[in-house]
Amino acid sequence: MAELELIARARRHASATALVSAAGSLSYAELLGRSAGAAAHLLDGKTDLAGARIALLLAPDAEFVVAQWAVWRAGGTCVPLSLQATAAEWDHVLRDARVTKVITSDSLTGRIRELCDSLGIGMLRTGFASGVLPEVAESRPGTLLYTSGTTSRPKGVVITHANVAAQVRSLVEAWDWSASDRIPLFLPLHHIHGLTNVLACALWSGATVEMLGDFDADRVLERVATGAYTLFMAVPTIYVKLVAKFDAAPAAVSAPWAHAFGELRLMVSGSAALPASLHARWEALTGQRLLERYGMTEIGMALSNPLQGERRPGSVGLPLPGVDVRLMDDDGQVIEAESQPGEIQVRGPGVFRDYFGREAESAASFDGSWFRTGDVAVIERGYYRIMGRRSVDIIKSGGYKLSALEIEAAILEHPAIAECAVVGLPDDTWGEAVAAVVVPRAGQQVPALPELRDWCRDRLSPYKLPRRLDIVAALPRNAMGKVTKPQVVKMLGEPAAPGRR
Ligand code: MLC
Ligand code: AMP
Repeated sequence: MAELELIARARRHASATALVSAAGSLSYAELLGRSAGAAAHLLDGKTDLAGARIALLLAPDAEFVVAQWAVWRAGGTCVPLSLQATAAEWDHVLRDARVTKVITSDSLTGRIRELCDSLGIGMLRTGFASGVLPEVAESRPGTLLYTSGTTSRPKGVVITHANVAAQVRSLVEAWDWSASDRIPLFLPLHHIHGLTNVLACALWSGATVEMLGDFDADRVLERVATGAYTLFMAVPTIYVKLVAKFDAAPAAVSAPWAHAFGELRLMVSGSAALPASLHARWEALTGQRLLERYGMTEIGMALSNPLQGERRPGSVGLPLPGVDVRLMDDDGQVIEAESQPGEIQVRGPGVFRDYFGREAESAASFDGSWFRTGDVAVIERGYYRIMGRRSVDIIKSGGYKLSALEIEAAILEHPAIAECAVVGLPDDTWGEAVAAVVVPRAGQQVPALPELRDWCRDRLSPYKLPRRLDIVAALPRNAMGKVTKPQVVKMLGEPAAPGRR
């Protein structure tokens, strides 16, 4: 029977350890066996889930992977939910994706039961049954990931099995993944950094993933110091947090960390700009020269500094294998010359299929077969360097992409607030920090920042909450009456340079 390549490859590593988590470890054979049983349980007598969207609300441990593979092997589309989302945010995803079932665990079920009941969506645990599994073509959708963009509500990015396979093949080749690799996973599993670059690449290669749960710097340092890993992948904010640990520790404590990091065969940074100063600091502390790469939910990874060769600070390197990249100027001309900024456009088998149920937006995001990323870059001495983003309404905070419009819409529900503009301000820890500038309603008192954050907690995930609040008499607007965000940033006394500093 033809089966998904990821599954077929796992059979070759049957006795190797695939996953290690608090609950113990799982070999590839066990992962295959458990996910087959869970797939049959999900099918419940049907022959194929035929792309039905099944959401996962599960902690990032082996159970998550069993459920993910089960959905795939039963012919379904996996929709991983953020564990930090509010009910309102889940509500959007469950409705937009037309989710039919949510797989969850005993400890999480209480958080989503009411919502599922109100939407008529069934909840289930990863079970076990026996039965015949369908053949699933690589061209079928396997994953639906929700990503914020220039629209207020997140959009569902439809990723086929073939897309993931192409993304993974490219990274396995570029970064030389092998069955002897061991990598810690502490990134969330509703985004591609954790899901594809760490988990899928490792399982494709027969490597071992140690699932550590949410990022905990002390735990990560403790495990790294034992020499447990060969590879390490993180967002810049995590490197900032690790540097802070080095700074706070006496030399006798940090020396084994430094030595162990120095021994890893590769450390990667991505999902947001890695400041050159942080690149230098990390190398000074550990001897490791971080490899920075650039990617996006819609395309997987596109650009990377080389494994062998110059890893240039402040740069994202060159197109990855199998990925075509071009820069396009505002007049629709492809830029060939160095040092001229243009929008990054990407083409290749890793590029997503479409935004779920959004034909017009899907069409508008492509120029023929080229996906328009909205990111602006230049080529300098042969390497791409990210300059920023076209949209002022996208904020990258700690590696999460946030929509300023979504945050504004939530804040505008506050009865004391008449107008609101949300911008990202440069921030040493988060890359960009969310700042809200508001105009009060006549005669109303806008709450202070802590109270406003608390008020927003029912509406927004904690990482979307504003970290700064300014109350003004009026927002700067252009002749059309549109708020001019660069002016807002200036009002706050910050240089306007979102994305890359
Ligand atoms: C946590 N907080 C954040 C935040 N993460 N605030 C802003 N931005 C963030 N990213 C909030 C917490 O809710 C808490 O608020 C307070 O900050 C302190 O939290 P913390 O304990 O210090 O932070 P921590 O929980 O350790 O999280 C930091 C982090 C996390 C960096 C580990 O943000 C993270 O996992 N980021 C990675 C996201 C990711 O995987 N992105 C990849 C997208 S894919 P309070 O109010 O509770 O005190 C992509 C494509 C590509 O981008 O190229 O890879
Ligand atoms: P997401 O939509 O969450 O997948 O985030 C993708 C976005 O993250 C890209 O469009 C970029 O804006 C940003 N990004 C990813 N990697 C880098 C990087 N190395 N440098 C700067 N920005 C990056």
